[in-house]
Amino acid sequence: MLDLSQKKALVTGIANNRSIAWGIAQQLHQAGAELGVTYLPDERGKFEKKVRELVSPLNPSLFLPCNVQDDTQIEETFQAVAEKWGKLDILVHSLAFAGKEELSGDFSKTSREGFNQALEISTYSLTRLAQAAKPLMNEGGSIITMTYLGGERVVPNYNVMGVAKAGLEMSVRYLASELGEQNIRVNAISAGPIRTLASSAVGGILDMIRHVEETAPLKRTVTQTEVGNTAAFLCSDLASGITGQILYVDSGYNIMGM
Ligand code: NAD
Ligand code: 0WE
Repeated sequence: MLDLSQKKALVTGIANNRSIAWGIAQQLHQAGAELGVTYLPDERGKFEKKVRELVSPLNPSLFLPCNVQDDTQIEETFQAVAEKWGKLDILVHSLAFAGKEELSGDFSKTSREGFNQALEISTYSLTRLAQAAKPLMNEGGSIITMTYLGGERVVPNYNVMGVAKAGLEMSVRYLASELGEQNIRVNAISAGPIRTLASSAVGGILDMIRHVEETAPLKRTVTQTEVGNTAAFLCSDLASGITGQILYVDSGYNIMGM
């Protein structure tokens, strides 16, 4: 049975009730995990209040600001985890960012700043968070991240995010190789397109969703709950033999050639 009781899980990337991380947090909670939640702080604290209200039914034991571009915030986050739990079993990395101007038009026009920002936030952050989590995962652990098919095939306009996801998927393999001897498993879920804050800001997302509904074997898109259930499985002892993998939760879209 899928049982995450006794497990302590830190979840990043919840922005609102459409976030994939929100679907994951709900399913981890339902399976019995104790949650810590991080949010991206902003000057006015608007985000903090919204995310705090959203997650309150899940009774998180920790609620912490963590901008992955800030080493101090990362250190303070894991210091708080160490003090509260003395260990960590599950780390959910569900964040990405590229400047809007980089996500349309010619890929060759990608700016140096735009490239560095996208890869710092979307790619390096997984390795940086794994680095901080490693000493807390003495009893083994599970790290999961979110990727997209645009990291291995060309999806129009995904552009620099595709390069970021390719790097993220390779980071999963290098981390899995290193952390395996400590019984820490590292995997990615490659989700099909879902309407979220990040994806809704993308021009043409509705056309892409319609294309998936016509083409994918299941003739529909996937939900945050389906991604959340897969995340709960990967974080559970049921997946004890799985590491370094990219698991597709995309209604089967990736197998199609036409
Ligand atoms: P979302 O906007 O709900 O989540 C993105 C999160 O990234 C937000 O919570 C935001 O606060 C966080 N974030 C951005 N910059 C940050 C920073 N500097 N520090 C800390 N957090 C930061 O959108 P989502 O679609 O749920 O995205 C979550 C993950 O899923 C991303 O990795 C995305 O690439 C991936 N993904 C999304 C889809 C989709 O169609 N929505 C498909 C496949 C994969
Ligand atoms: O990974 C993603 C979304 C990533 C994303 C989205 C935004 C929009 C708002 C990262 N940064 C930003 N920055 C913003 O300012 N997805 C898999 C969803 C997505 O994004 C696309 C897609 C799909 C699918 C962008 C272009 C083409 C397809």
